[in-house]
Amino acid sequence: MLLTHANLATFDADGAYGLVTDGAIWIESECIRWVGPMQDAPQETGAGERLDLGGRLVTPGLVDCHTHIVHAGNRSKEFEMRLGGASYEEVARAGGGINSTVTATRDASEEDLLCSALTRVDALISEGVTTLEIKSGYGLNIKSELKMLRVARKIARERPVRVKTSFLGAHSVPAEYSGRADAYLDEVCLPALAAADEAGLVDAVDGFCEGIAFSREQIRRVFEAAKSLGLPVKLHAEQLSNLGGAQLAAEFSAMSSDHLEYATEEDVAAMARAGMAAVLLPGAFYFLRETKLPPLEALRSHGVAMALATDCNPGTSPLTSPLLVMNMACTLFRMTPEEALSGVTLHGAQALGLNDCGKLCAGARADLAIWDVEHPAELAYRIGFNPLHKRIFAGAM
Ligand code: DI6
Ligand code: FE
Repeated sequence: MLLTHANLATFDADGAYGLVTDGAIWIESECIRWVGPMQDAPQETGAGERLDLGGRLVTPGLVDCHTHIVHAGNRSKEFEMRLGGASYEEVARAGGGINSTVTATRDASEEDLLCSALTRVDALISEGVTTLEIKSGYGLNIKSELKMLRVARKIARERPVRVKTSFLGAHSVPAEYSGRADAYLDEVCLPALAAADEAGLVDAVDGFCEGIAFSREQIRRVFEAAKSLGLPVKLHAEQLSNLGGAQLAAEFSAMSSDHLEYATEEDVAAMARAGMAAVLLPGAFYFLRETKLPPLEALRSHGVAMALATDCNPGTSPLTSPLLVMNMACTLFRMTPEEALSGVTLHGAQALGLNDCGKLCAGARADLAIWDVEHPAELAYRIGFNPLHKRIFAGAM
């Protein structure tokens, strides 16, 4: 297939950004064979389909590298409580929060969980997402953690989208282990991780290092277990307070630290040395009405890749729009539209340890988004408007 007369927002093999006006892309089976200006297009592109894009913009397919998209129920009641003045932590300590979604998720059948997740996945796909990460963490017992991860794997069979799973057994201490976080790790979380890994359901291991969740030393135990299974790690770190999670993650050469509102320059320096990505989640920042900004200047000056994601979850970011994430990253975090685009493509892929997507260059997977706009800045600029024209997943429209 040859795509012609398109504007191309490319990231090349080295991750350098470029804008090609009147460009072409040659796709062969599942891969991009050639990308460049129309006049240089190779002659031997064969008798395949030709598609004139009439000046539309092509970007890499979007990567949503941090979601809790598999869950049951919703938390609109809690939203009302918070609007009445309760903080996220107060709601959690009063038995709401993550644990209320745990009850709903444990009670849901596998079919119902899949069905509700697919409506949200379809919203992502309709905005050009071709790769997404899905975490467990609302089961918090062996059976339900495995159920969530099976549903995540099924999504990749039900829809043309690539799914990377993260085991998040260390998301919250469930009610039956209240005050006994270490016993929960020993009796549930670590055995669940081993069982899920044995079943081929785990691509990475995540945790929530926070006052309302797990301490740095408890997360260390989870990371040691991940290491012994040969699984990469990542961490929800410094979202509500600074507990040193980002530096712990760096010690374990994590793929990313996520949230980071309370991270310091020292944390960022440790992340840079470890070659980690920062995953920024403006939806959660907005929804919690947080005012402390993540350390943008330090991330830039230390050259840490800044990925962006929806954090789609029922408690702090009931968001299924990567385009709105891009807009929020610009308006709330003062990121540039170009940084926003690389956040949901190249850097999102990097945060998942993927090297074959999130860019437009020869050899990359043919995961593309074609937009009814001329310039990439338009993607971050509009609010609540979806200009996706077509999506190509692994070379197929
Ligand atoms: N941080 C978050 O923002 C989500 N999980 C996490 O560790 C919130 C999950 C929830 O409130 O249900
Ligand atoms: Fe999260």
